Amino acid sequence: MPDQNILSRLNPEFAPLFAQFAVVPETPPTMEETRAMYRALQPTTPQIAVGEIREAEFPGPSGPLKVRHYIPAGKGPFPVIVHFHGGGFLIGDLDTHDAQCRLLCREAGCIVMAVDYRLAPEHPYPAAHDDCFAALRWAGAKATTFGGDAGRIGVAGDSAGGHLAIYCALRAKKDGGPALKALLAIVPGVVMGPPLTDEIAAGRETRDNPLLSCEGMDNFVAAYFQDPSDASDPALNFLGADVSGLPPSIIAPAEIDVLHDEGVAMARHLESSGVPTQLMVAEGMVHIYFSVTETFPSARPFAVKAARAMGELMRG
Ligand code: D8F
Repeated sequence: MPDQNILSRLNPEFAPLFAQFAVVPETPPTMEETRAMYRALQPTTPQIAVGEIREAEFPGPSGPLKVRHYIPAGKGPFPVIVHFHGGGFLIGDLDTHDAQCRLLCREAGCIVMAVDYRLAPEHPYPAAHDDCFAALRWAGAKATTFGGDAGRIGVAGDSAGGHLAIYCALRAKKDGGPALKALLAIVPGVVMGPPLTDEIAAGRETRDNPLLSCEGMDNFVAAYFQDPSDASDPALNFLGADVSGLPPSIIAPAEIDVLHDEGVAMARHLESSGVPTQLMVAEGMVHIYFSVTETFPSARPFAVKAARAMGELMRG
């Protein structure tokens, strides 16, 4: 049961969206329809200006993949934030996160390299994980070719992308770099289960809501982690991992989100392992707050604050 005291803290700007998502359609949407719906949350014309946007390709583990470079106005070279979009490993693309990447580029003053990694169910685990790490490696090796500073690489992402960002930071530490200046994990999925611990399951229940329900979470995760042994891959046990030596980190959970508690737990784990950590809980906000700042102005200050803090870490 969702906890009414938590739901009562919802910023009123999101109440109509909650009401809209609470209506369950008679026939479930197709994957293409779900992907289109996610795109439809974005404004038709971009609102946030950046210096320049360039499309490029890099050699992914199973063929070329698209990236988009968001480059600040002014004179580089700029630090490079490699960015992984959210959407539960199934939906989301470079367009659903255009506003998020523009905001991050502008407020952090960094190049944002958004990665068009492969999606499930067409491409199950570990496709997205491997694509994202390959993208990070490529960014480290090629930064100067797109105006970046190869000595200042960071990772960021929201939701499943926040999960991928944490994963890449851990893998970069273990597996030969690149060295990272900073990590920004927005509403990250930290615990992939099954199984979930009782504590995580109960905590998710209290924040169950129409935008991202516990059941929705489980369905997305099951569609990506298709082999039952996937979920017990030790590489995914972030809360049990040795995270010492990870770069300074910003964890930005939303208050009204089933992933709130695991975000907070991740921040505590980083902190107790000696990683300089900033926990920034977005009060009254929902799972998608960082990608809808143009249509829901109440989300802007939270996103701007986290993006500026990320810029500070990247330049520090
Ligand atoms: C729906 C987004 C927005 C659904 C209207 C979605 C997930 C988020 C699923 C994770 C995160 C899984 N995860 O659901 O994005 O495992 O981090």
